[in-house]
Order: sequence, then C-alpha cells, then structure tokens
Amino acid sequence: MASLKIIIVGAGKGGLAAATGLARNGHQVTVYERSTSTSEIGYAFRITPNSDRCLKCLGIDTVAGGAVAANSSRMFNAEGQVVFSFKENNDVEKAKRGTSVFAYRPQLHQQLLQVALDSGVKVLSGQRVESVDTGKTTIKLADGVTASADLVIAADGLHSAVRSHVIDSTRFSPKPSTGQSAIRFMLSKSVVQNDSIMSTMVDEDSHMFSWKGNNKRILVYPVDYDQQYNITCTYPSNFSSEQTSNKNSAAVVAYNQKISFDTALDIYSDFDPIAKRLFSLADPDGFRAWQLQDMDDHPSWSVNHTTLLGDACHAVLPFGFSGASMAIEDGVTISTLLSPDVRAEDLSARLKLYEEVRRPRVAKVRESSLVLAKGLEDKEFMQEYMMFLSSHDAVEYAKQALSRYLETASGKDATDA
Ligand SMILES: Cc1cc2nc3c(=O)[nH]c(=O)nc-3n(C[C@H](O)[C@H](O)[C@H](O)COP(=O)(O)OP(=O)(O)OC[C@H]3O[C@@H](n4cnc5c(N)ncnc54)[C@H](O)[C@@H]3O)c2cc1C
Ligand SMILES: *[C@@H]1O[C@H](CO)[C@@H](O)[C@H](O)[C@H]1NC(C)=O
Ligand SMILES: *[C@@H]1O[C@H](CO)[C@@H](O)[C@H](O)[C@H]1NC(C)=O
Ligand SMILES: *[C@@H]1O[C@H](CO)[C@@H](O)[C@H](O)[C@H]1NC(C)=O
Ligand SMILES: CC(=O)N[C@H]1CO[C@H](CO)[C@@H](O)[C@@H]1O
Repeated sequence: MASLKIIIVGAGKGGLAAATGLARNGHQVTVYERSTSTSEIGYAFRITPNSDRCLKCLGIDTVAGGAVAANSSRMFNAEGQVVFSFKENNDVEKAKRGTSVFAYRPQLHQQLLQVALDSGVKVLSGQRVESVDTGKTTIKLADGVTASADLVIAADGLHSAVRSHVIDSTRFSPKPSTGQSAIRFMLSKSVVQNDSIMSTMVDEDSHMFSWKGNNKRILVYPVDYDQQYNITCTYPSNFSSEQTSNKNSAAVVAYNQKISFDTALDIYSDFDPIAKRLFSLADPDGFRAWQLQDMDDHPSWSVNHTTLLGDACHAVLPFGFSGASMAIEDGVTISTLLSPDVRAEDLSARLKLYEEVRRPRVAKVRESSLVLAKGLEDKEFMQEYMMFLSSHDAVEYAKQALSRYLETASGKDATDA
C-alpha cells in the first residue's frame, strides 16, 4: 500500500493527535518539535467529553493519567452568592464514551507522546522549524537543514512560524480582541482544605468553583490526581490605568509576566473575601499573567500541500475552554480523512474536505468564546453551548463526511491534475 510522507510541525496536543492517527493509517510521520524537554509548561485545562472521546479513540485514559473528573461546578458572583451550579458526567454510560475532566498539561502530553511513539511516529525534539516552502512542500529548520514530504501539517501553536507562509499574516494574526488578560497560579488542595475560611469551598459537590463579576473572573479546579488546584483569573488588561492608585503596578502584561501579590489583590479588591483568600494562600512569587489572544477567521487553511491545525490555524479565547479540544478534534479529523488508501494526488481535495468539516464548528466555538469573554452568557446559553461542544463525535463525523465525499466522487477522488 502506498503511504504518504507527512511532516508535522509541533508536538503539542493537536500535532500529536494527528500524528498518531496518521501513523496508524500507515503513513510515515515525522514530528519536528522545537522544545528539547518532553515535559511542557505545567498548567491545567479542561477537557470536555468531545475531546476526551477523541483521546479514548487514540487509546488514552485521561483519568488514569491523573486528570480529575469534572462532575460538578458552582459559579458565584463577585459578592459570593451562587449564580448557578451544574452537574456533568451524571450519565455513567455516556461518561464512559467521553468524560468531562480537568487535565494537567504535562500528564496529558506524556500520554499523547506515548501513543504517538507506540504507533511508529518519529518525534524529533530540539528542532525549530523556521519556514516552509509551499511550492516544494519542504520545511527549513533553524540550522538550515531542509526536509521534504508529501504533506506538511503546521501544528505549531498560537505563535506559529509556518502560518505566515499559508495565510496573509499582515491581515490575519493573533490579537487581544477582548482586551483581557489572565493570571494563573496553583495551590495544593490540602492548603485549601486546612484553611478555616477556604475549607467551606471543598465539598463533594464542588469540583470546580468560580466567581464572576465586573468583567473579571476567578476559576478554580482540581488536577493532578486531585492533589492541586489550578487557578485562572481573568481581568481587563487596561485595569491598572483605570483603577489602581499605584500607576507602577501595571497590570498590562506581555507573555507569562510575573505579577505581584499586591497587584493581583488590587485587581480583585471588589471580590468576595473567600475568593481573595486564594491569593493570600498562594506563593506570592508564583503569579504569572499574560494577554489573551484569538484570531479572525481567514479565507483558507491550506496552500498546496501545507495545512494548518489547532491554535496555529484558529486560536480561540480560553473562556470557551476549547482551544486544546479543537486542536485534538482537528487532529483526529485530518487523520480520519487521510485514510490508508489516500494518494498524494488526492491531497488538495482531502485538505479542502478537512477545512469544510472543521471550519463551521471552530467558528461557532470562537463566537461562543467571545460571548463568554464578555460575560454575556446566562444559564441557557451555557447549557446550549455545553451540549453543542460535548455531544460531538469528531471521528464519526469525519468518517461520514469522507464516505459522502467518496460517493459523490463516485468512489474516486478528484485528482489534483
Ligand atoms: C489561560 C488559558 C487557559 C486555557 N484553558 C483551556 C481549557 O480549559 N481547555 C482547552 O481546551 N484549552 C484551553 N486553552 C487553550 C490551549 O492551551 C491551546 O488552545 C492548545 O494548547 C492548542 O494546542 P496546539 O496543539 O494547537 O498548540 P500547542 O499546544 O501550543 O503546541 C504547539 C507546539 O509546537 C511547538 N512549536 C512552536 N513553534 C515551533 C516551531 N517553529 N518549530 C517546531 N515546533 C514548534 C511548541 O513547542 C509546542 O509544543 C487555554 C489557553 C490559555 C492561554
Ligand atoms: C464522577 O462521575 C463518574 C460517573 O459518571 C464516577 O464514576 C466518578 O467516580 C465520579 N468522580 C468523582 C470524583 O466523584
Ligand atoms: C503551489 O505549487 C506550485 C507548484 O507545485 C507553485 O508553482 C505555486 O507557487 C505554489 N503556490 C504557493 C502559494 O506556494
Ligand atoms: C478598558 O477596557 C474595557 C474593555 O475590557 C473598555 O470597555 C474600556 O473602555 C477600557 N478603558 C480604557 C481607559 O481604555
Ligand atoms: C497541578 C497544576 O496544574 N499545576 C500548575 C498550575 O498552573 C501553574 C501556573 O501555570 C503551574 O506552575 C502549575 O504547575
């Protein structure tokens, strides 16, 4: 069987999900990853049932790897009154096919890397890709070495080096569209449990809790075998210029910038004392902040035999907790569509199909994330969004799209010629 030679740029969640599926389809896959360490920056994120379902298809059990089932959530307003609460995973049969979990990035990354290697993917680390020649389908590494393939998939994240070779980056690049920034830090769960003020927050019924008000949020959830809380707080980036008396405590931040305890507390000064207590319990040197960015929809995801995937293609704001989920869905979609029998001359048509399958879903997630970023959601909106997000079966959806496509092409692909 003729197989394709495929280069993937970036061993993130999207890149590794794609690589595994493609290798299992018999393609020869090499992943180029700029970072030298296999463990990534440690932070946590939410995996909704739709992406957990994709991970299960790849043979990954997220809970076994340390993720915590997100069975219930409670949201408070800034003053600490409950706005709404909801349960997830309560249908045990459904949960078996896709669970809502909180995952710790290094743990999930390790699991993805393992299935990729087990499937025969070659992962080369310490290899920064500098550019792509979309005419020749070749990549150029930082040290000048080049490599060629039938297909290049750019899964190199928000600050993609490949993107500008595929789309007009003067018109389409990540931007801080809602003017929001985020602070992240962690707390050991036992510290919270042993604190007289905070301990009321930790009960069976509250795996995740959050506060929302005055265009700011604090979101708290457990990860790492339920040992740690990861805390994400968002606020308007222009906060300091407007509200702080101390103009030096600039809250406008670059990427992963250190932010002081005083500034952090200042930003949330109007919040419930229980919420503010989180900051006091944390390591005062551990607050990091960055500006949140997303990207406008652009006309085409591919040029010739180079295509974009995940954040490199369609970065979304984290308020819809779906950036990683969309990258993983993209990965299993493209690998399903590039079935074992696909030929190099079928690629342009298949890449078009990949874009047709993914574009509407990603657009809806982006739109919803903007609504959430502006704090305009109500309970109905949340329920509808969670349903839209969670019920999707990306592998099945791609299989059906492929068989419809092959039928209309009367069992044959339209060739590039
Ligand atoms: C505050 C915050 C909270 C979030 N919360 C959630 C959440 O709850 N749920 C969720 O689903 N998502 C969440 N996200 C989004 C999520 O982290 C991203 O959308 C996701 O990581 C995108 O995956 P990816 O595979 O496209 O890119 P990445 O995971 O960024 O991977 C890109 C990879 O490419 C490598 N790379 C980059 N450039 C090069 C190069 N030139 N050459 C070679 N390799 C390169 C990088 O080292 C990296 O390994 C959040 C994001 C933020 C900022
Ligand atoms: C979450 O719900 C699932 C059932 O869907 C159950 O098996 C699991 O034990 C629950 N987890 C926690 C931590 O309560
Ligand atoms: C696409 O490939 C052809 C030749 O294979 C080349 O002439 C053309 O310039 C390429 N297009 C782009 C935008 O790279
Ligand atoms: C700060 O940002 C908010 C949106 O997050 C905006 O409504 C407000 O006008 C901005 N204020 C200034 C002074 O720029
Ligand atoms: C357990 C966990 O996810 N901890 C991480 C929470 O986020 C901070 C800040 O990004 C990391 O440093 C922790 O490792």
